[in-house]
Amino acid sequence: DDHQEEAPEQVKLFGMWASPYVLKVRWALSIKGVEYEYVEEDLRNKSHDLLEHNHVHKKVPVLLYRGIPVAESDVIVEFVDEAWSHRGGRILPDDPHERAMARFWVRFVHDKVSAQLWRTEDKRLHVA
Ligand SMILES: N[C@@H](CCC(=O)N[C@@H](CS)C(=O)NCC(=O)O)C(=O)O
Repeated sequence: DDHQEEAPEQVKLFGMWASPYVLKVRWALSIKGVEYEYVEEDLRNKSHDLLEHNHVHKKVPVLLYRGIPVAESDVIVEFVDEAWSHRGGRILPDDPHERAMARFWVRFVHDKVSAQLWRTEDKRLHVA
């Protein structure tokens, strides 16, 4: 399966400008030089497409690749690294132990830092 010569319209990202999770995915796509269509979401009035493609969490980012949605920023970043493995820079290190350490710190930032910055209550987005 050749992911190298993907037409730009095959890749779509649902995001929101202020989201650090979305930014992380945009960095990953940029490291790989992947062209994509960006769709800005209003999180107080989510699009039908977003709700359909991420009906479990209903959050951005969601990457749509060949019509198949991938959600959760960590999962998307690793997917991008693997789907375009021979293109651009490597995102995660090759060594299994180094990969584990990289994932450890990603999780640490999510759990300890982001949780304090981003909160959603009553379907409203709060920025502390
Ligand atoms: N664990 C998710 C977190 C994504 C997330 O929290 N997205 C926020 C924007 S920063 C969102 O879509 N909030 C809308 C909501 O919770 O209704 C990831 O890593 O992708």
